[in-house]
Amino acid sequence: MLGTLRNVGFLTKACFALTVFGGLHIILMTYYYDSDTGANKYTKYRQISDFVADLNMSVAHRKKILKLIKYYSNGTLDINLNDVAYTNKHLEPCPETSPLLMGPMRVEFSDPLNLSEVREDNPEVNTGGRYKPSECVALQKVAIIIPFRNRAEHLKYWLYYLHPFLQRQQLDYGIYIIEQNGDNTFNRAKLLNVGYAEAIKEYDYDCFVFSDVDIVPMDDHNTYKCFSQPRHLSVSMDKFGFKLPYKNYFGGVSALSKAQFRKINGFPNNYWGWGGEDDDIYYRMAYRGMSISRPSGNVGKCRMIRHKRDVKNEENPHRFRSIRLVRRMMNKDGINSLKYNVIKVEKDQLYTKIIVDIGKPGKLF
Ligand code: UDH
Ligand code: MN
Repeated sequence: MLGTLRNVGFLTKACFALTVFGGLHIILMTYYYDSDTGANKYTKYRQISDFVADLNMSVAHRKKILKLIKYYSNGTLDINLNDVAYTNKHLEPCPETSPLLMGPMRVEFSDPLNLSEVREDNPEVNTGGRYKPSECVALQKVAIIIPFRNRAEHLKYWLYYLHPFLQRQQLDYGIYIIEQNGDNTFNRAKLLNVGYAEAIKEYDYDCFVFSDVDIVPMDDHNTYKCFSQPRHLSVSMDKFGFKLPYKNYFGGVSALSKAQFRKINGFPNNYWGWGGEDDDIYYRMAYRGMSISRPSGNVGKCRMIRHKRDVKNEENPHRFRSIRLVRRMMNKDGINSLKYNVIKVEKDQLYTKIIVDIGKPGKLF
């Protein structure tokens, strides 16, 4: 542990070691003393997090110390290494613009990918696809929500490019893959609602990025965070000749804060099949007095993996009628009327996958 302190004098090192091990000693003593007096587990837990919060050292080192404490408490102290190791009184808020950004990047979808390599390439990403910077306190807590079914190849590329990208943006983030169970017609917007509802159960997210699984941004200055107005992020896609297809386009990748999402009652649940739900969302925002915020066309460049139309995601023929009814429907249909059943939750290092039954058109359950 002291190996990293090469440039510090011997005396400082000795003092440092003494503080750490002295502290450890006190905690362990308190623990064994408390176990006799019956002090509750929570008090002990607080003592430990306060101690760790005072240590001005890296997260990796904090984790080592916590492991030791856990070991010597014979496993009776249920310390969440990740949560406690990240508690740091000395951390400043991250800067408005991350110093780690690299600018334009090359994005290709030719080489086959192996997920175990992606896991190894991102050692700081924790179970469930969770990350937060260890060098500063992230400005936003962002849940990234991806509607999904039968696109494993696309997901690999997305994870390969996006994990390093999001870490460079110094975000406190989690990745949620919301997979529609069964083979009824696909419903993108309803899956996004499920993602919102499930993510807020897990952590105090304040921003939600909704992304298609096949879209990869080409410049990390395009920050996957929320702004004072709903943000459209995929503004210049290769498939549209690096232009917006139309002025009010809100499809692909977008970001809404918790307040913005709640203000529009979330997204519609009744768009089955391809198309229209993104325009519905646009009208919900417009009717609530909001406008779209966007990065410049240059920063907002992104690529979509070429693909055919999926089976069971045919064009939704009712979409034009539904879009005309947004003003009337948006209060009735949305996050306040959302019904679904979670079938299974899968925690990978790189993502949380939630497999969900969302019913079928006309008949929910
Ligand atoms: N999605 C799935 N599985 C599906 C359908 C959709 O995961 O079976 C998700 C996925 O995240 C996808 C998103 O929903 O990125 C949007 O669906 P899409 O990619 O099919 O939408 P896009 O606008 O479709 O790209 C264009 C239709 C095919 C064009 C024909 C080729 N010229
Ligand atoms: Mn697509």
